[in-house]
Amino acid sequence: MKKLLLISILSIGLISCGSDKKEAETTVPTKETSTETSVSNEISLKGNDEMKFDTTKFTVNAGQEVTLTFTNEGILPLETMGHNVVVLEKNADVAQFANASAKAKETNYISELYITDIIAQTKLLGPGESETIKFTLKEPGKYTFICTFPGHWIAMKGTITAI
Ligand SMILES: [Cu+2]
Repeated sequence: MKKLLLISILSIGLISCGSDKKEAETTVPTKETSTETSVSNEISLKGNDEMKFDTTKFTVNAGQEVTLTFTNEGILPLETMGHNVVVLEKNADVAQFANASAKAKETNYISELYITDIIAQTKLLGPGESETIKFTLKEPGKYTFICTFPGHWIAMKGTITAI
């Protein structure tokens, strides 16, 4: 009888001991917010088979050289899913330039009618190709960049803000 009592006391002890255990600490993961725009004249940009640029907003210093590296990371052929990056002047009529360029197949979809709208451009890149271009945005302001492959510019459009 005494032994039985001892066992029950022991087991109560064990139970209470078990319930004493602290719950595993719940740590809230601290997610980094990548929405904040940092100023850098080094731009890395990718285009893909979903007809998208991976980043559409950049901020650079005006009056300093910008180095832009563009990579087509898709696998579809150039003829059906080629991409380029064309940086346009602040006052350019983007739709007018894009619509004219979409028809300019013989000049790799860069319209010669509005050539003065262009600040910088990459070549039309096929899958896995990459090109680095350098240019300077002399004045502060917002500069639009697009891909001029037919039908792409509505989805493949971004802004470089020069400050
Ligand atoms: Cu494109």
